[in-house]
Amino acid sequence: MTNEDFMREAIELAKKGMGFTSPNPMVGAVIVRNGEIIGRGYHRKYGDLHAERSAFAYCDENGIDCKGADMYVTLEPCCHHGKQPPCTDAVIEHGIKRVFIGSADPNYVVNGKGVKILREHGIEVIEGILKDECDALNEVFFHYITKGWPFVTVKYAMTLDGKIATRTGESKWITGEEARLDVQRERLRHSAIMVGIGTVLADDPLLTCRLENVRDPIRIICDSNLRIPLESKIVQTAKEVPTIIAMTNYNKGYNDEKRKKRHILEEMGCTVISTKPNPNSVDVYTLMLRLRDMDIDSILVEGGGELIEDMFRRKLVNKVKAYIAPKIFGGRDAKSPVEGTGVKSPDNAYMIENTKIQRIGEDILIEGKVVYK
Ligand code: AOF
Ligand code: ZN
Repeated sequence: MTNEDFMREAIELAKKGMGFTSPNPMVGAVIVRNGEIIGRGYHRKYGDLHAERSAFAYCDENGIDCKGADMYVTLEPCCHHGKQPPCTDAVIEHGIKRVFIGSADPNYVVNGKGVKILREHGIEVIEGILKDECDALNEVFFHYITKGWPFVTVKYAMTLDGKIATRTGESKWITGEEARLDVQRERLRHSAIMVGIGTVLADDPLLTCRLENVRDPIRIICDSNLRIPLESKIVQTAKEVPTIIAMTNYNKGYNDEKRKKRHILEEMGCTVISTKPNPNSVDVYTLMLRLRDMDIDSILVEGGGELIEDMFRRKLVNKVKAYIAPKIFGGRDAKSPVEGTGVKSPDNAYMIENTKIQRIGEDILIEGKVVYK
């Protein structure tokens, strides 16, 4: 097995923490002696043992000696006291000889200091093994820790002629099963899922994650005038699945009736937060500040078109995942994924870079990073 093979194993371990580590990174580690893996570990959930210490714990419990062995870890070992003690201490105490690292940790309390401490203790450190893969694993963490702002992915499924529903509003289904499964994984990868009230009124969605043994994302509904029906699936399940309703506080119509509805929604388990109106819809920028302060590191925006356009216009979208089904709906009134007013000139288009194209079943997935001029 090569260094890359061992690191790939560490990446696979790291992914097991998906959905549970936020706002911490996903990290995996393997301990290797004579070309054989003798210990494995990963960061299981926020606040728990870090990957390195989880691998050492396995070895310690099973009487496996790590002295002189190598460690492969997807992220630079930490060297600070947080919820957990420094991993560098554990690496040094266990007599590890060489440490192979995937990504550097941009967290200012680590940021190269982890590597420095290991080297000062005579440990050989080899950086950048499968760096791109390791970086991709934690794009959310890197964004959140360096920018202090939630990472936003816009996701939509459309036909080859750019429709997200037929002229009558029917949308089940556009893409095939495999693409829809990929969306479920995105719901796990992101801490929260966000939709506009129009989507709730049209589809009455549940917005949970349908994979097994996982957790649901926090549901965020942008609903300036509190139109969400009390009998909607979202409100009915708000005691089981965290649900945030974002409303506007002082636009016209904030009267006793709305105050009463807010109270009922809160009794039913929803967290209602109010932002200033912009001019008559939720101010997504202010909302984002509030969500950031709630430790929400990532948001998957699933529609509708008005909310998505608003997010682009406010330069809040970081990544786009467009699932394209090889079929045509037609219809001038059939909706498309990004609506609102849109840009005037092609020169003002929102640009997507580093695009990756993939076939998923019969469908095509195009994803990329949004760059704002
Ligand atoms: C590692 N291995 O498995 C993880 C690391 O509050 P704490 O102690 O959990 O520290 C969180 C920070 O530690 C986090 O922001 C990131 O910089 C690093 N996470 N480091 O060596 C791990 N999860
Ligand atoms: Zn650590």
